[in-house]
Amino acid sequence: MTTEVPVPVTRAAGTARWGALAGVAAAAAGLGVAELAAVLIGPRSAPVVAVGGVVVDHVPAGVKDAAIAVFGVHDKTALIVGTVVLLALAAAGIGALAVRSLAYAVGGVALFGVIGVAAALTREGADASWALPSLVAVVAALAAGWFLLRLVPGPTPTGSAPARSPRTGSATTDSTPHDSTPTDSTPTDSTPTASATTGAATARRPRVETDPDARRRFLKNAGLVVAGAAVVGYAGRWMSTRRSVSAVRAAVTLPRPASPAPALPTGIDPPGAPGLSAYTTSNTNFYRIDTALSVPQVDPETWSLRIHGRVAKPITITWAELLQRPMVERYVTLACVSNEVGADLIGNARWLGVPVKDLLDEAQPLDGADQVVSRSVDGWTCGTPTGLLRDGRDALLAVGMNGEPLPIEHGFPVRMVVPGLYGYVSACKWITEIELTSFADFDAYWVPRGWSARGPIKTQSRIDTPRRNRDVAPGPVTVAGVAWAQHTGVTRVEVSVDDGAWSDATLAAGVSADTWRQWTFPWQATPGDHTLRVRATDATGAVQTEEETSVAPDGATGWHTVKVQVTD
Ligand SMILES: Nc1nc2c(c(=O)[nH]1)N[C@H]1C(S)=C(S)[C@@H](COP(=O)(O)O)O[C@H]1N2
Ligand SMILES: [Mo]
Repeated sequence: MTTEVPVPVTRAAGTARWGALAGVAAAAAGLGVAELAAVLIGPRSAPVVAVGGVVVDHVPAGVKDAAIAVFGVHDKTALIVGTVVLLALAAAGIGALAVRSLAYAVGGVALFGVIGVAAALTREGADASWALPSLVAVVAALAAGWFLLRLVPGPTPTGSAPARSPRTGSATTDSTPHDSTPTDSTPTDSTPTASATTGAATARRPRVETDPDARRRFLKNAGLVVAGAAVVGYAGRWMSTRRSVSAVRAAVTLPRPASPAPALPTGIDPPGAPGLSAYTTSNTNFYRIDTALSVPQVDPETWSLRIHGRVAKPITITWAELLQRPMVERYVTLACVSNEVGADLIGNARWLGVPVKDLLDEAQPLDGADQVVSRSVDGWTCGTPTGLLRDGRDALLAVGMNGEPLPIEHGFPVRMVVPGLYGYVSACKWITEIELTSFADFDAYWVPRGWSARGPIKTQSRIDTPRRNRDVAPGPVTVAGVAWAQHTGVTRVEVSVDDGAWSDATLAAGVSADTWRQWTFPWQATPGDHTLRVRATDATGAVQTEEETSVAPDGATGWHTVKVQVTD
């Protein structure tokens, strides 16, 4: 075998890593520039967010059932990071191939461009302009890729006249007979072909060495591309934040309620139970669950709500018109169907809004329209029984939360809140549409994903303090927590210690059947391991079931049990 034959092969093997680096840098350039373009079009048009959104909506039901049913904040970060890592790996692969032929680069970038454009264009509310960030990304990635691939350090065949580099020293010396791999090739790089060439060349040692200056030039430029992409990307993100509706929200003045919430009775938030949930959950502590990878930014001035479908009189209402209507203010405890026994996907807030019933009465639902489908600007839907929305409960189109305009991540400017129903069948955030239909005719977002079409909240109780596996000092301890049975009301909470008889806990003052009740239970803690258990009884006399069921398809049941160690 002559040195001439293996050189091109060795070149590909040795330069693949540089190509991979060029690929990753080019992908970074594309994503960075796309973020900037997304400032103009809207953050949901950015390729990573658009593709991530498609993934969220199409993950097979079983996968999400097994993890958490309803998308939380952590799932989102994981999804975005996962998407970026996969893209980086693909870009590295494409770059490694592109050192052989630019066609791979063009093909790879085009493929990802098509995926980005297709994802963006199929998102709810998208128009043709949503293709722009992905198209701009294609151009930037191709330009950066072409630029860097031309700088990929080429090999210098050094078999007959070794060019010794003082900087790489031993790398070019013929130190051992078996040191026959190209110097800038790691063991994983040596393909069977590469080993064959080097193995056969022991006598003549066709060494390949990259020019250190070329290497430095490449790394410097690749570094510049990545740094530039990061700067541009962050600038884009920052500008998108500046274009958020937070300033608009800050300028909103909410009307006074025609029917204010009841004043909180004394005895709410009982003293002496640190760790007990406050009766009112602050906006910052309120749990957040939704499928939105980028929080929808809805300007109230352009917002409107359309009530249509099977109604005698379709209605469209603007923000100004909504604010002119008589407002009601109520405490309502919102809960997520994915809340495990003892978990904290539940919160209680004071909501200000317009009764949904009044709007429905005006629209006049037709016979058989037993489902109200609420639709968010991002296309998410939930289905609520029409009858429940008109049965007199305080179902609200809410604009205020704890005395403030709705926080953006909690649905600004308008969301629905319905006492007694899990959020996934009632609490549509960023709502823009209400369609009267039937349960037979339409499945809302979570229904085809394995969740029940009807979602009344199940009676539950939770021990907030002492916490699981906490050390407790012997002596008097206040066991405390919350219990809920929305729209029915909790009338009794009982505690059992070490599987003993049930004893009544003390219920804190109640505000309405639509909110949780706090409870306390005095306990004389004795040294050793102990089990605390709680159960609630609702106003109909039904005792919370002991049977443990999982969150899917319609909410978890079972008694919350906490084990504690009492030690001196
Ligand atoms: N637009 C939209 N609204 C939504 C959701 C969503 O994914 N998108 N999730 C629902 C679910 S599952 C719950 S539990 C509540 C949570 O409301 P919060 O985030 O204000 O606590 O919002 C509901 N409203
Ligand atoms: Mo939820």
